[in-house]
Amino acid sequence: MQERTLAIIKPDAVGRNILGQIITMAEKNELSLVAGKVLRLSKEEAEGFYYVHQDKPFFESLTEYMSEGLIFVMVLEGDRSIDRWRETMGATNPSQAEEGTIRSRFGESIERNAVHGSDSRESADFEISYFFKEEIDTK
Ligand code: IDP
Ligand code: MG
Repeated sequence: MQERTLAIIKPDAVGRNILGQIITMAEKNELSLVAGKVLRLSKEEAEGFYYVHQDKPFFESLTEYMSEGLIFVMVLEGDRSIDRWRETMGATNPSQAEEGTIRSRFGESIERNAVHGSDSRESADFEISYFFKEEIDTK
């Protein structure tokens, strides 16, 4: 089933100029870019995006990291795109990520793990609307 997911290339990855390689990995997995932009989050915007983690011990550090530099936010579309983008990223902790995944190749630590992907339809809807205010029309 065709669906959309929100993906982010995080500050560590944008800073190392591997944006293109990561987008290529999405495209090779038949995930199509239907919207995207470079931006820099304020600390407050990072906190709003990651509100589900507000009680986690890593929340402060995570939101500092996510607001330290430029990110690339994109909407990917494809069959089962939510799960398939998460498979393409690999496990949260790069040391446990399967070989060939983005996090295995490019992640630096459990926190600085290069990419984000929505984890459900509900989170995808919230996260897409967090960054893309207008209806995204690809028809
Ligand atoms: P996910 O990005 O694979 O969905 P989540 O559990 O939703 O992982 O965590 C959100 C982000 O918070 C992770 O991608 C990572 O950057 C950071 N994070 C998760 N767990 C830890 C941790 O134990 N220590 C530090 N940072 C973490
Ligand atoms: Mg998550």
